[in-house]
Amino acid sequence: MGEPEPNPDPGPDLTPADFTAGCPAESGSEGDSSAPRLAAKLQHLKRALITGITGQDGSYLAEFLLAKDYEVHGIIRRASTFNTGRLDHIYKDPHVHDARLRLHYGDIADSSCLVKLLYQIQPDEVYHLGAQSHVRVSFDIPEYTGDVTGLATVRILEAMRETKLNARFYQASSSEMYGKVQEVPQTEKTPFYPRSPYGAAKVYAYWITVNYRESYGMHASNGILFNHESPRRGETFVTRKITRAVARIKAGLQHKLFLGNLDAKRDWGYAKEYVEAMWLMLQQDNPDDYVVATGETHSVREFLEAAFGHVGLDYRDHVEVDERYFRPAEVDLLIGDASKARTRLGWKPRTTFAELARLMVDADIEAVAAKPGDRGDQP
Ligand code: NAP
Ligand code: G4F
Repeated sequence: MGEPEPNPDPGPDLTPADFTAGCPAESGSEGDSSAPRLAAKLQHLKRALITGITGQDGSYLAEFLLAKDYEVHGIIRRASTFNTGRLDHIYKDPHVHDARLRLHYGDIADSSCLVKLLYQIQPDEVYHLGAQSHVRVSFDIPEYTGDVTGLATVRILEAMRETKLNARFYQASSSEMYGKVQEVPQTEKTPFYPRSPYGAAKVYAYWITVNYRESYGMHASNGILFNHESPRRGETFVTRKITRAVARIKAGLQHKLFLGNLDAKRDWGYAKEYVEAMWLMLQQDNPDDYVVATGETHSVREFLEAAFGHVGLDYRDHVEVDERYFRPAEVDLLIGDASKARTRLGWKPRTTFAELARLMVDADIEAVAAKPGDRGDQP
């Protein structure tokens, strides 16, 4: 059974001065002076750089690598509000002598800052997770998605070449690339047929990763991850939208939940387990591409049954379909065959579909109980 979301002491408040300046370098800032000091002090540790560290996977991967004694660096976007909520529990003030998590301002749309950060940090492993990752949103902002989800990969690979960095590289590829599936189940050999600007951008990122591996001998691997969820999943992805609504309906804070296509089927796993597969790929002697999946598929409707059923509710009393959430082109069915990851990496999923739905509902119930006055709109 998967464990519930941790709720530890959030530690010291994060302030902008805590983050090093990636782009542009701010002379005299904490960043300029602390990075070399850190390098000297912690040079015996393996060093990882994560783009997208503030996201669902980035936060789990940072935890995982810290537990393996890595020094972990993450790129975060400048924003007018803090976007580090998923990291607060593992963040320590950089003045603390053993702080091994370092955050740097930067943007994967800006190659000059990527070059500066890679040069400054000199990581052994680069995990590229940053992306505009919402499929429905990619239809509204296709060009931006192409830039941030597709081209950012070549920006990082080029920055690695330019800085002559001999680091290993992980590309967060996606089952969304299979789109209108050409084979069931999908393997590393199944042809891609993307059905969204997001999927098309990920196909570019996948192939440019393969191309840099073959052209320049880089240790660059693609993890083709099928949908993976958790209590840290963004609130507008379907599983989290459902579990959050279940908690709010149970607490009497809302009555209805509006969704799109309930018949779409996905291979849903637990995100916390999937980040280990990313790490395992970079520990192999040779780079390669791997499917990471559970091998089971379930419809959105089945997730509704599991999530509402967990608290004794019938989803049919609460769910309505709103065509606003339909996509111009849908991916009807995804189911992955992760045999290669199992045999070569020794990776396999542990949390079942029903356990995943339950642990997400339980975490959202806890979150609602912790904030009883919050009557904010559903996403
Ligand atoms: P997520 O929660 O949406 O996180 C995306 C991350 O990218 C966030 O940290 C976000 O920062 C960052 N980001 C977006 N634009 C950026 C920019 N211009 N510069 C710097 N950072 C930027 O996604 P996730 O679920 O953790 O997924 C991680 C990666 O795996 C993504 O590439 C996704 O496409 C891919 N993937 C996900 C799944 C899945 O089921 N979760 C499956 C296959 C592949 P903010 O916090 O500031 O927004
Ligand atoms: O939760 P979703 O938005 O995830 P989707 O589109 O499968 O994409 C996720 O998984 C990909 C891996 O295959 C990642 F690469 C990607 O970054 C992202 O993490 O939607 C899942 C299904 C879709 O078929 C969608 O049409 O749920 C259906 N759905 C039905 N009602 C809905 C809704 N999706 C959302 N987001 N919101 C709804 O109201």
